[in-house]
Amino acid sequence: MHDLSIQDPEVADIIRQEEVRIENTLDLVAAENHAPGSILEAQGSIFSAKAAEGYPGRRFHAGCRHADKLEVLAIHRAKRLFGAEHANVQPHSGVSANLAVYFAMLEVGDRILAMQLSHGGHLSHGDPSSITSRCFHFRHYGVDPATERIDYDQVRDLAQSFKPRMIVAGASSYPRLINYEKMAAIAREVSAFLLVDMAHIAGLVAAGVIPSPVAHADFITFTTYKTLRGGRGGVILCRRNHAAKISRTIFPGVQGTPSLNLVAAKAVCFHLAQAPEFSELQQKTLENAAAFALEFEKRGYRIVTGGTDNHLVLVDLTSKGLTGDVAEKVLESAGIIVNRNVIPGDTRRADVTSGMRIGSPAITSRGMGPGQVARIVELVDSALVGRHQPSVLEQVSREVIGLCRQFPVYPAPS
Ligand code: DSN
Repeated sequence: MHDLSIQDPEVADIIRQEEVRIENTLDLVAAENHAPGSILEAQGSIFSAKAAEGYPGRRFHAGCRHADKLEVLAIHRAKRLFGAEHANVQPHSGVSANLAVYFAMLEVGDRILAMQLSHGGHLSHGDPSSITSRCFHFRHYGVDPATERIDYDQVRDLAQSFKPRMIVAGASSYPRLINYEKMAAIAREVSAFLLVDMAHIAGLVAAGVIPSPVAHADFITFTTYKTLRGGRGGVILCRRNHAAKISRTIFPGVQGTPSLNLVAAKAVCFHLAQAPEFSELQQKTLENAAAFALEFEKRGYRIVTGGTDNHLVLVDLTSKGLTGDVAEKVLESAGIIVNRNVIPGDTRRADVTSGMRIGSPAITSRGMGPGQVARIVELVDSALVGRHQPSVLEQVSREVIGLCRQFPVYPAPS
């Protein structure tokens, strides 16, 4: 192996700086996590260079016997972990996985009913800025303004009037459980396929700490790097009868050669996720998210839906006279990484927002618990309240670094 620091010291140095940033900041981005070193090793492995268009035993390149073994193993592990009939482990991302499901099962122009982005959905669920909305005719359901939870009556009414061919359940900033049984019943009533995009919650589902959509959905898409803690990449699960269409749409439909290094990391991720330690981690992820909601509430922040059932908390900053963009910037300057987020009914633009999204996966992976969550919220509050006082921000930064050092992401070998 060549040494990066000799061949390209500039890039090596940027990587080193990022390692230092990761160690010395608190990552509260709900869509992120700290992947174990074994995942990073698999992602950086020799498989990153292999061309392997096609599927195991049916490749368009020679030299694939190890690639085949690897992909078969990843598929087997994915099916076993989630109890699915079929798994495609080639999607490069969650968006590729969603595109493949839409294009496999629908004709261009077909109707899809999905959750509104501003109520918690995802760009690839037909947001006007996404290519998905140029290819398919989307309509969106939202949350009940009073409860801020999905209004299943509205979903049913829209499904019956709009007659979609597919219904998408799943979100990127919805802190509550989704009733898959209800969504599946609505889909059946209008003869639509049900796609569940469980990107954010796949780790919680794999660990069995929240309900699984597998028995209810025709298709499930997810990414491996959020709660699942497995590094970049996407996966599709489906019933056996849809397998051939999904395979053809991923390759050659929307992708070329799979990223086999990511397939290797997915295989490792599925292996690690079936261990009892992983279930414990996911249980703690839930407990820490609940602690975040409680601690923010104690300090007078309004929590969207009044709490959380998963790994994320959506904090309404309005009553504090703050916007999401300001909070995000102030907190980053003190070493606390969050993302601004619209809240249901938000009147502010996506680059401003009235809320911030807080996720518990990464701090839980580095070993923190409810005691540290209480301290983090105290630090967040101090930074936001004292945002115009450099001495306050300096003090918070020092305390953040102190806390991070007690819980290293990648402890130095002893
Ligand atoms: N889906 C994006 C998010 O939730 O932040 C990232 O993948």
